[in-house]
Amino acid sequence: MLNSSEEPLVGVVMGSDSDWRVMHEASAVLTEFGIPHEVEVVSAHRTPDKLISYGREARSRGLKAIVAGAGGAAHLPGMLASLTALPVIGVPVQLKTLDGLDSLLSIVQMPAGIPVATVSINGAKNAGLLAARVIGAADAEIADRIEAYARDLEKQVEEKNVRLKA
Ligand code: RP5
Repeated sequence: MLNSSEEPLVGVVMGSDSDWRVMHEASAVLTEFGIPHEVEVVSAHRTPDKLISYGREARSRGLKAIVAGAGGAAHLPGMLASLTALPVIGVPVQLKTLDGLDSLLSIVQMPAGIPVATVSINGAKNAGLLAARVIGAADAEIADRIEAYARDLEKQVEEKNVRLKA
């Protein structure tokens, strides 16, 4: 599924459509920054052949980064990182059991040599922002938008301070 008519630069993938309740935040941030991206369910366990072809073809298809979210035995981000040279940003999705700690540990404890940049449990928004920064490293317009976003956050905090003291 493509979210834009332009060729996607970021792949937002998840182990199940049930992860979308969290992962939509990554997609929303990328849309906000005007970064074309695709959204796809790729399951390490239920669709292993698709996982392998997605990882192997991601770079040649023009993607620059992958945001991968999964819960429980969350092998998707790590397996993708083993199949592609692209940066993979992992999002531990919290399920009903174990408070998401299982997802976090499954993603963060990668063996040396195969890195996954892991964000917090349900941290899909930061994953989208991190992917935007990857794109911004080679695209000044996107980098400018990221700086403007940071300035806006700063402004919001100061406005809250003013209200607090009023
Ligand atoms: C994982 O299993 C998925 O990433 C999801 O978080 C979890 C549960 O999947 P469903 O049973 O909701 O499809 O692979």
